[in-house]
Amino acid sequence: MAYPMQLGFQDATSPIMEELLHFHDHTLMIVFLISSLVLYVISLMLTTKLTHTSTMDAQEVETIWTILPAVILILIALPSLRILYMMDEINNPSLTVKTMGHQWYWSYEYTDYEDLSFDSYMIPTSELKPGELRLLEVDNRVVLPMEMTIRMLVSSEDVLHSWAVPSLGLKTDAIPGRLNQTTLMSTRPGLYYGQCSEICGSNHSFMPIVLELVPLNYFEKWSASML
Ligand SMILES: [Cu+2]
Repeated sequence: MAYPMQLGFQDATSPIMEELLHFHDHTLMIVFLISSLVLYVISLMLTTKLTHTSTMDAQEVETIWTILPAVILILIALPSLRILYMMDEINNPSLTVKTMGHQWYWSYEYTDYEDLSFDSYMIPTSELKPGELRLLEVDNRVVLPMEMTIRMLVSSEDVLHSWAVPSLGLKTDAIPGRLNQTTLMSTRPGLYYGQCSEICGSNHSFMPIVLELVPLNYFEKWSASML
């Protein structure tokens, strides 16, 4: 999860989020280079005496400053498209979980099991135990096996919501009457926090998402205890 005074993203938990972090750093590097060049040129313009005011055209430099930005844009667009298509890929998922957004909580259904579904409400601040996180803790966590491809189906019962977990690089709109799909894969066990990311009403800030990624045998024990 995020920590106080954090700069940048949360640590990556999935391969997709690692790709996104690399892409972010790559793009930011280009932004820094362009900004430095522009600052340098501005400082030159302000400090240099322009002695060649009769110069009417400069074909060579115009060719360069037209083509160079186009090349830079391609260098950003290609890796961006690569990640976009990677995120769309459904890699033969071993488990499917459906989540529905409600005003204001999430409900989860493990559709591979006959009767495994629950609602996930935020724990109010007054009922928090020491060490628990305010506005992030829920009564029923989503327990999932780690290192396995999981298909998330996301929809909504009432208004627009958005199911988001930053450290997994996930953000999927929950739209009434429409079933959206994403895949999720965690490379390590742990607790991953997210929040609804669509302004959905007065309690929008109070419908957090908590994923508990555990080894497969723990997941099996949990699912057996839930049935
Ligand atoms: Cu919402």
